[in-house]
Amino acid sequence: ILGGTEAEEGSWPWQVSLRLNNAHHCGGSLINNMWILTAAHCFRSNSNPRDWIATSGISTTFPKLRMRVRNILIHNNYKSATHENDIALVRLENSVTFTKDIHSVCLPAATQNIPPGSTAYVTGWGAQEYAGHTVPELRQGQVRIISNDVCNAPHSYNGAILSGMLCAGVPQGGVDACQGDSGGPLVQEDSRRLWFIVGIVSWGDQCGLPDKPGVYTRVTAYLDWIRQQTGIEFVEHHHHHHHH
Ligand code: 4AZ
Repeated sequence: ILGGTEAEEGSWPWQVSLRLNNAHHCGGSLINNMWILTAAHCFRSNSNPRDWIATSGISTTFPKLRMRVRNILIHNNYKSATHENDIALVRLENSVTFTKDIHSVCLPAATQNIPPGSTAYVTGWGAQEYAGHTVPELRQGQVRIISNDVCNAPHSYNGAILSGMLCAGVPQGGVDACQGDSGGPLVQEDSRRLWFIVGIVSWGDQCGLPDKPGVYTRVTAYLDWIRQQTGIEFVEHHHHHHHH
């Protein structure tokens, strides 16, 4: 994260570090006690579940929890050239016992409003500058949602932002996800103070440049895919009430 601040333990309880041969490689988010949502491009070099673990807790040096990986499901139509469908799911070997500091993030409804200009947070152990090193303590950056039309302007991404993508940043640059934040969450809080994952760190032209915001996988575009892969039934809480 470029231009962010250090996170406190328990602030982002769904955030995990996905570790390849025990080195931090990507971020991810717990969406329930068995599944982590992350980016497909995290597995370009290695998709063997035996070589991966996930850890929870703000410190990657002294994690609060280590999780074994049972399976890695990469979107069939992930295209590295265009970054399309940059989404993957990690199934854990054992279900996680949630605590106040380790639990899942909400998935948004397909219809969830994500207004341009609204505040979002991106978190991770990624570099604090382009071509920098990953960091041992989790960091957070506050950004704003940018419309796909604005993000597709000629001086910005010039049409490369497809409907399954979402841009977020700050107008002059300086706050952004960066290398090593990939796969991690872009979240928003609703009026009920519930946190939703609206994006997955996917790509961008370097980090924090003006008019080159972070590009995220748009989670609302992949709810059917997530449902198909996991069998999770996501029923919105406010629709959960019994009708008498
Ligand atoms: C990367 O290389 C990467 N500024 C991740 C995020 C962004 C750029 C690059 C967004 O993993």
